[in-house]
Amino acid sequence: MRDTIFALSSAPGRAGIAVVRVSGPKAAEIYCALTRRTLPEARVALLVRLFDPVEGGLLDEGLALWFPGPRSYTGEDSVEFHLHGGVAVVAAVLESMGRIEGARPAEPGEFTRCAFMAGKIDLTEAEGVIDLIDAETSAQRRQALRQAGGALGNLYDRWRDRLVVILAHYEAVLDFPDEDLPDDVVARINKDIAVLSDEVTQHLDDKRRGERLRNGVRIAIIGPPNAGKSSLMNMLAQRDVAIVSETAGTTRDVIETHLDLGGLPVTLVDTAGLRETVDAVEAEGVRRAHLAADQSDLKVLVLDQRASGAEGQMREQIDAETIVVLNKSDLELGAMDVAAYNQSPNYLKALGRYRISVKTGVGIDQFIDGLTSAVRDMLDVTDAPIITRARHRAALEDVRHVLTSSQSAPLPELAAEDMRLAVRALGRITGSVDVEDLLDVVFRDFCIGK
Ligand SMILES: Nc1nc2c(ncn2[C@@H]2O[C@H](COP(=O)(O)OP(=O)(O)O)[C@@H](O)[C@H]2O)c(=O)[nH]1
Ligand SMILES: [Mg+2]
Repeated sequence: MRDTIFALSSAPGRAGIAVVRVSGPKAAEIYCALTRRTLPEARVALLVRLFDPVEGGLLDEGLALWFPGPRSYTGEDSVEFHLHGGVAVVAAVLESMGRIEGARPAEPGEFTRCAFMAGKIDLTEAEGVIDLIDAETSAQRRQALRQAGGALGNLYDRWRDRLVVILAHYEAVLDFPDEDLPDDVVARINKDIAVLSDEVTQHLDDKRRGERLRNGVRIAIIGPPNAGKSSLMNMLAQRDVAIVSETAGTTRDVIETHLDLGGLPVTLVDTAGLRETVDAVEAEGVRRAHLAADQSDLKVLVLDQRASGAEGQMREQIDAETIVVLNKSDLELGAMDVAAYNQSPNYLKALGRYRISVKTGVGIDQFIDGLTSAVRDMLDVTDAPIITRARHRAALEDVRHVLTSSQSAPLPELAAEDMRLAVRALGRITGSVDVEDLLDVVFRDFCIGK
């Protein structure tokens, strides 16, 4: 008999209410043993008292719900107890459940894994569930909710179904070469494959928006020492993440903080000021700053408005994904500074759209608006199903590759084999083939109780 699993499904620690879930063939027995009642009406909350099944002591009073399979989250018989959210209460109830023969604590993600095994959800939907649990911003939540609802899996299933039909036609041609099949069958098959291949290519050509939304857009704050990078970081984070000092070269390590920028997930990265230095530690900081800039999706180049045009290292950093900010606008520009600014290269004047003062707050709102819309453009949050994991991308690259090679296959048998490979690659994304080795990859990120 399958194990019956149980776990605390709400967050651990002290809380108003704790939800403990049970799933498996012994769920009904656990319900009856702990509540000393017979099974209630399905899916109706009942106020019950819970007792230890062996020692008989009162454990807690709370709500109990009975979800007979297959109409449950896991597809199996399930029970939910809503307890008082105390650490001792939860521990006592879990301990009592463990005394029932055949029941054991659940592994991380095991409830959702059961749901997958029972055919209630596919792998992309399971991934949507974990993304929903991890979502920290509204845009992440919407994307996860769509995926958990099957939008992505449905797209891949439709492609898979189309390929299976194409493959069936193709095999008919192979199996009955002498039959009177319409001459244009092969041409039509090739056209169908080309159309499908185009759709896959377009889907892949997404600038990794879904993955970026899932992981957060990385924004590196870079620039010369003392320009106010750490000050800007702290202001955006609304707390003192990085040390601010008038001593140039203070920031040596890369400092990260997560931010909700108008509903969009962002990871801000503060870096060491870029300059030539003989100090070995600072030089390592500069190396890491360059690395952080390379690995970021967006760069914010902070310059002191009084400094003359940024040349050399600074100029190299400016690309289409760079927002240039001139800071310290509260300070008077000296005559020398004005002359220097006027002589600074045009690219700098053009890009330096934001003149701000972190100190007085002048220009900050416009800058934050600009940054937010740059991030939004980058994510281009849409309602279309979108790739959210490297796993999906790798499988789709395989699909595109074998579809292309099927069209130039030297033998019809090889073309058919390519199409079969494409069907399998699509099936791998949703979990309809090659399942076993995939399961651990998908479910290991889950928490216990889900
Ligand atoms: N006057 C003025 N000083 C600023 C402004 N922003 C930062 N500073 C000062 O400039 C110095 C360097 O700032 P910091 O954030 O450590 O620069 P970083 O080296 O680029 O990280 C500190 O003394 C800050 O207080 C500003 O807008 N106006
Ligand atoms: Mg700094």
